[in-house]
Amino acid sequence: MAEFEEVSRKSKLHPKPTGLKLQYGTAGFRTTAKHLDHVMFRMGLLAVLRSKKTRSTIGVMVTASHNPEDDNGVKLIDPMGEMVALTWEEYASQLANAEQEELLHSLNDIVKKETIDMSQEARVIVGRDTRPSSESLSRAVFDGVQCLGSHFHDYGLVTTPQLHYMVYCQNTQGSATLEDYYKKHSQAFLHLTKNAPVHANAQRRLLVDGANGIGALKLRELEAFLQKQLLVALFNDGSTGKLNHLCGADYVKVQQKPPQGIQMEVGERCCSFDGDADRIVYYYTNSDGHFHLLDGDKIATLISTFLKELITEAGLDLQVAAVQTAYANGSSTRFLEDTMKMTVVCTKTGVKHLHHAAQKFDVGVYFEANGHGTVLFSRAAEEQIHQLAKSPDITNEKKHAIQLLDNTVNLINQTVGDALSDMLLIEAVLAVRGMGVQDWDAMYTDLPNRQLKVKVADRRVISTTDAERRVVSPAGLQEAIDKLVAKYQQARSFVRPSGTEDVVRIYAEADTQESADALAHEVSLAVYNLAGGVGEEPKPL
Ligand code: G16
Repeated sequence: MAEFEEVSRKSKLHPKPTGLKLQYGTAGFRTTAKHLDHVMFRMGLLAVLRSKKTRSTIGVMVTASHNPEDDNGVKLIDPMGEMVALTWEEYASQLANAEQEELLHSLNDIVKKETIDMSQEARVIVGRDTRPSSESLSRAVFDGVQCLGSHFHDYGLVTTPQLHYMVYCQNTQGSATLEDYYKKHSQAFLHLTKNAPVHANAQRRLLVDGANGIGALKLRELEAFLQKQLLVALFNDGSTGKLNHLCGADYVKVQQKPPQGIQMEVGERCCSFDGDADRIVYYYTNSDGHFHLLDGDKIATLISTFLKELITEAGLDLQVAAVQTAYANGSSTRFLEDTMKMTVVCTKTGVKHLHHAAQKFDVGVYFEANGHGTVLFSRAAEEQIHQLAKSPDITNEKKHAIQLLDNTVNLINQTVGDALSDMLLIEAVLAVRGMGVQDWDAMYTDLPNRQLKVKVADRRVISTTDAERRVVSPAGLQEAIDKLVAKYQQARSFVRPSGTEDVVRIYAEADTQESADALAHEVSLAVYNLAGGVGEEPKPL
């Protein structure tokens, strides 16, 4: 094929370091930026094949999200704005790992297996975060797309969820602009909050930590559409600090402390985005200086409660379910199941898994504890809500509830977790319910918990089962964890290899912070000793 000759020629400009093996992980490829040029070129090729196969626009996002600034990464976005299908993740790894001389063979193999009609038109859209390496890496993606004779549109600097949304709109409405995105979400927010009570607790000012990333730039753009109905004080806007360094959602969640660079007063409502603005966590400090984190679990609880109440008030019969991962705080799961009487499903880490599980319900609220999540409404549920919202024959009380629900649906980016849209939704719920951040926090009390990382020679030696809650290999590790957990009250712990960083993650929770810290440390030692730890032995906290 003539296109393949061009691939052969151009691929020499994007050579693969011999022997380098990378895996399409939790959220695409992630590693040091200097090892990614060939991967980007090849993901440009793969996006074209996926586009030809699905006869739809496909997205390619250049980002490493929460990882340090020197890393980078890439993920593919499927036609409805969701993460690329699992089989295609395997093709992505196959193509990225093919040695230079095997590349055409590998490409041909995918074309054959998927019976792709190469004469079909393709369309790829590309976005990138603010990392210094992202611009040149996205040029490598363009090269890949072009040498298969296809077109691309470069959205330039966008958040990951914005690109997901653009893919969805391109494939459903035929066009998409950032302005459409801002208009849709801000209008829904303004409708939702227009009659909100002015409540003493519900201060309008929100302090935002932009992680020195793309979220900060895009929040500034969004603000222009909010008619001053949300007053934002933006910190870590990227003008001086380094991306994700001592700031951002991942730092705040894992360290359980405020980011550097934010000036927060007692009781002030604050939130942090991550490096590509697909995660958000909230927090405040109380009068004795104690830091309170409202993570993805608390966000899921706030949103689920709001939706359940509105659904009941509107007289609709829709099942609201929550989807979590093993990282969900035990208290949140108990609250959702016992107090809210909701179905709770646990999946493996990675929003692709949560998203699929949430699709099985009328309303699926999915959030990872790290603040990555959204709400999915089934097509039938959405239709019922829109129809009822238009109906003239309902009581005023029902009308009020259904209009709130209708605007809530419009405010949510259903393609993927979106810090900007989640932030507007949380702000709207607090305003409508007249709640302050402390009222929200008081819904349930988190069990003290700790997350740690351990470096091992090869993290693939750890395999897990039961939605990553139990270890299968190496032998003896799960037994060791079970014995350690049994020493503490209300304790739980699990370990899993990260799919975005070269580490093993450890999670522990228990009745006190001292116990959670001690358990996390002891489990890290077990991992270090039984799974080939490298470097210094983990020290107590
Ligand atoms: C990505 C995924 C998340 C996942 C996180 C950590 O987040 O999208 O679903 O929770 O990585 O994954 P792991 O523990 O496997 O490293 P982000 O915000 O970095 O794209």
